[in-house]
Amino acid sequence: MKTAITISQVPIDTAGPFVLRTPLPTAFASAAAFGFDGVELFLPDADFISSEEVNALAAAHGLAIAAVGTGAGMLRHGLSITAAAAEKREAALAFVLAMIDFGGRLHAPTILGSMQGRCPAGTSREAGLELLASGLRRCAERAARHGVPFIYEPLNRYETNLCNRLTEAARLLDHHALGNVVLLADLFHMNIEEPDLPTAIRAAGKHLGHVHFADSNRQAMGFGHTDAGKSLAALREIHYSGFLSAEILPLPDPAAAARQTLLSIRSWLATSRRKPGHREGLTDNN
Ligand code: LER
Ligand code: MN
Repeated sequence: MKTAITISQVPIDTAGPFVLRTPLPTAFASAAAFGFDGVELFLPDADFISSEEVNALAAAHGLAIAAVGTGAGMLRHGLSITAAAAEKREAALAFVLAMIDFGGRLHAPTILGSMQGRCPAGTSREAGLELLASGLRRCAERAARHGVPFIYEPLNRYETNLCNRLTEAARLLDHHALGNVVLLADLFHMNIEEPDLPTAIRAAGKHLGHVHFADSNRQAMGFGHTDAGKSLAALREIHYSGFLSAEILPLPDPAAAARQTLLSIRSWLATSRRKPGHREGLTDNN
């Protein structure tokens, strides 16, 4: 497992769960100074900055690009890939596909979170899921051209009525034979929707490709009431080797949130018993 921290460059996003909001050169420098392995980028659109500039920043600071978010398409333009009108769905897909191409040039997967939208009023959930699946298929095919997976994120009931739980999302992938799509376990959403976090993580198993590492109140892990150790142990059990990305509120301030995230992971590493011969990406230096 590797660690990542979120960076937002979307000016109208003032209350979102993003830790670093300074211009990219300083945000990358901060992420590296805290000791993260990578950064997750939340950008206004795919043309905000060139992939060459981002790759140069990543190389200069020894950071990976863990993932690229697409939520700005919803936040700034109200776009969703399950909108009732076909032209709105196409506009949403164009936004996400451009972000996939941008992320691909960074060797990073792109996330579909809030841009999945909601099942349109007067439409059955089945029809909404069909729209979601057909959008996911096009995104996954585009991501495959870049040799990266596409990430789908179930959200809590206040943000979508499509998939709220990991098992529902896994069923959607299986039912539509959606290859090259992995699931994002956002522990904040899961705290609202899943009866038990470690059980849900184990059940998602092979589908899991990204984690938003947040406590129950969406603050840094350890500032809420999640039992982080049990979820981390479940992730280790399923041999999860992706990122634990801090998509959290910058509270009480960005530095404290960043440090607490790493502290929670390091304390677990220090106390958890490793199985003999177990290979773990995260070292005690992380
Ligand atoms: C995006 O990753 C997410 O978790 C949503 O709640 C949008 O904020
Ligand atoms: Mn999330």
